[in-house]
Amino acid sequence: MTETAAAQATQEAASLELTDGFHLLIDALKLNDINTIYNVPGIPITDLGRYAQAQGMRVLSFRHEQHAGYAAAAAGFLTKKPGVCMTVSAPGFLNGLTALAHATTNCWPMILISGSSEREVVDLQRGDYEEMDQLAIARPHAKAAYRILHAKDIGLGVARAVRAALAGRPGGVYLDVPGALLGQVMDAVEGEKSLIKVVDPNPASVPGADAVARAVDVLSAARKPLIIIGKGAAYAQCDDKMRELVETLGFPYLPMSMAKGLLPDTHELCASAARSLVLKESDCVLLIGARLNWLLSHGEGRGWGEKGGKSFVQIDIEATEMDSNQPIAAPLIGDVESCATALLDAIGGNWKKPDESWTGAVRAKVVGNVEKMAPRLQNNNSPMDYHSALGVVKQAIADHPDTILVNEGANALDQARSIVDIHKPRKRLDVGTWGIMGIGMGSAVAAAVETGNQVLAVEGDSAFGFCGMEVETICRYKLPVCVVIMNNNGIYRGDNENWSGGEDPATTSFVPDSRYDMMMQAFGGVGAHVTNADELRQAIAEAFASRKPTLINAVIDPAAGKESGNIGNLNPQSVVAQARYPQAGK
Ligand code: ADP
Ligand code: TZD
Ligand code: MG
Repeated sequence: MTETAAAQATQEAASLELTDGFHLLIDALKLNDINTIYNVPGIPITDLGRYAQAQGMRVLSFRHEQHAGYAAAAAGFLTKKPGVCMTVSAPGFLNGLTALAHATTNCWPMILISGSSEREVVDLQRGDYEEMDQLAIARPHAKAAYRILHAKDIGLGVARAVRAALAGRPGGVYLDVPGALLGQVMDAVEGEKSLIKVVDPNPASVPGADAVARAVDVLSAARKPLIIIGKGAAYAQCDDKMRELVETLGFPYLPMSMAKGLLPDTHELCASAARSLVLKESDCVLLIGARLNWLLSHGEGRGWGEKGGKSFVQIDIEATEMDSNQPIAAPLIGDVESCATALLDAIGGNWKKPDESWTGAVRAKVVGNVEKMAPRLQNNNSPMDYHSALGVVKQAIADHPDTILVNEGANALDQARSIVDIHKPRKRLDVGTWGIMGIGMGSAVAAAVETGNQVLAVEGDSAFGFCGMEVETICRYKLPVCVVIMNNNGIYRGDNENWSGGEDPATTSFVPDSRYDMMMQAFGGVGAHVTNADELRQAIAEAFASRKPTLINAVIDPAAGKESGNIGNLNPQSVVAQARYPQAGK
């Protein structure tokens, strides 16, 4: 053996007895069944990503941290395990922070691991490379935030993060990893002993018998009951139990956007197409994993009927959610599965379903409205309107119900949500509680990676602009993602004018007739440009058959959309502005 070879052998033997921060972090994640990381590399985490990949983890690199973060958030919702996003210090961290806040707002488990600069330098504000007190900044946007300073604490830090993300109401957790930590070396055996596999991170939370009895009393007194199912119920992954509960009670139900498909939207109790009727007329509402926030007009006004005319029963894991907007007559605090099981056990075999006069009236309204809508979904006009394009999407999803529909925009979102039926649980990802634009491509990547299913992303042209560069990521990983851009040349509409009469385009307009399909072609994917429903149908069929990354530029009439889609009422109004700009709202 030469001298150099001998020295190398000694070094290798020593490295087997030692471990470091990099490896402990990877081992701690893997020990807790976390095998995928969504990241953007750079100092100090470049090698962490490489080593994780070398150790068999799936490490997907994005072009911008926000989309890596949205991917992690969506992964958390789809899998009921924390999705992990990894970013570099300061600017990378801040880019990922929106996604962490989004995960927390949506009650999805996610962990943002961010590299950070040298503590001693940062804390004295000596001007380090990418200096920032990230822990302090992350804390208000996260369910919990931790920093690990010593290699021997990595197991503890990861365990804290996993449990905080999952336990009770799920949320986003921040884990600060200073660069120096990754290079710290310690004894390998001691290191392994320091790791923690979290036991029962998501424990069942069973409601008390008195609370269950109270809920049964309120529900059985109802004459016109309604169930509202939210994404908390979809997240809970107790799909058979949910179906059993709804069918046993025999109440009409409204699925919130991401709870669509938990029971198929074509189910005879689904009241989506009779939304106005059931919100107004119902006398009792059972909320299951759905908050009475702005998305439900806080449970009053806007179509909710007479104030005080309803009693509410609410199932939620978070006790403080109760009475946040309306008095809750019967709170059921617990996880959806335990609460549904307890309710079913309590009512046993003797449940009287609501009178046919109620369910029949709801059903008749649904059938009538679906029939009324049908012809609008079948026109082959050029350019398309939202109905003709989404009629095609509706059929494509009906024919391929395992497809995950990602959806964002204003009209592109609101119209798709009401037109496109979802048939299976957790097959719809959208803008969530904040109505955030730009979740599309990150969600599409996560959906494809976590499930292997075909993804169809229906995107407003503005919404797509927030995340469009990630089509390169989709092409790089050869993901089965088909993006349809509803291209109406702008935000809400493409026909707005500049009210000064000047040269600049209106604030809501984009370059007319843009060819987004060429962006996908630039990275080796398939691009298609379609102007009517027949062409769109053909292009989607080809994308599904080939499973190749595809972007379809669907030309939509610039005048087809409404200002702010269905939530124009949220725009502030002023009599002064109305007097100055008579064209406003025209
Ligand atoms: P949506 O937007 O679909 O109406 P929200 O995000 O407003 O849904 O509400 C989801 C609710 O579900 C949150 O209040 C959250 O605490 C709750 N939740 C999340 N997971 C569970 C679970 N496993 N069991 C019960 N409630 C849950
Ligand atoms: N920025 C972020 C992050 N989220 C937002 N929701 C907005 C800005 C404001 N916004 C909306 O609420 S919808 C929308 C914006 C910019 C775009 C709507 O245009 P679109 O869809 O092209 O995506 P339609 O089909 O033209 O309505
Ligand atoms: Mg648009």
